[in-house]
Amino acid sequence: MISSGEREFFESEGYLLIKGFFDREREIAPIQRDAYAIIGLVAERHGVDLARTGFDPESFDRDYYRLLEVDRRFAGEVYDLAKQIPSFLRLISSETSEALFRELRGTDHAGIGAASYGIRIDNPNEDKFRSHWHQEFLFQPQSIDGIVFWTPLAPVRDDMGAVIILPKSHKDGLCVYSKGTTYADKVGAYQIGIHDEAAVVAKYEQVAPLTEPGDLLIMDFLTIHGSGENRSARSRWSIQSRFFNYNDPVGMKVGWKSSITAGTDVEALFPDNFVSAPRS
Ligand SMILES: O=C(O)CCC(=O)C(=O)O
Ligand SMILES: [Fe+2]
Repeated sequence: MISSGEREFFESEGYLLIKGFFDREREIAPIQRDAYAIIGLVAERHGVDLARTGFDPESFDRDYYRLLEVDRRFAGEVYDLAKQIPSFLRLISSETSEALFRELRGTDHAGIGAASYGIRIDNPNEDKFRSHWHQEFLFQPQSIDGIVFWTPLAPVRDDMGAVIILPKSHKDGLCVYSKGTTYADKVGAYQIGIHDEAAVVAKYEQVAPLTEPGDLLIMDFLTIHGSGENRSARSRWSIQSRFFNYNDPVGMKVGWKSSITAGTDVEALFPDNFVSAPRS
């Protein structure tokens, strides 16, 4: 599926960009087509007039910006509905993706955790929902050898806030985290951050690969990464999914828990990886 060089790169760097992994016509365009339709239907529901000119994969999101302008909540409806597109669910559980995971992890039992997948729409200059530095395993405690699958629905240009990755950070294991310190003003899971974040991040180089629809970016569950800043005029549309390994002993020990967003108490699960916030 991938060359031995690519596999070695993934193992040493903790991430890998695979150009043209998905078929744009067969696997990506049906998702874009449904997203285009949903934008139209949400507009209709709210009586927003759109000058619809028909679906074009290059600009499937064209009319979304009108919704964003009229009412941010209408854009939020599109966000919630996009995750329910059948061709999206087919893509994240495609045989080729599962086979890639199985090959990389040497397992014949791959899983997709509850609430571990979605479609992000990172709107221009909207920083509230950006993910700050994190490792996937803390938030998705399914198996420590899990892999994030990240693929864009629209091209990611250099002003669109591509995901920033810290190569080789996976080699240093699960970080220590704290809650309610650096990110005390955030909501829920976003309050958790790497303890002494600036010092940890400064130890590594940073890369932010640009991607096209069809490209697949994979990241080790221990690789530190975060969202870039979208300063362009177009939203950054991207698909996230994650595979875990049922055979992983760490996953077995913690009980292959679902995502923090599905209610897993990660502080209770990883007491050794949390320092408590200083009392104020
Ligand atoms: O797309 C982003 O900005 C962050 C993605 C991420 O953290 C992930 O896919 O695990
Ligand atoms: Fe992540």
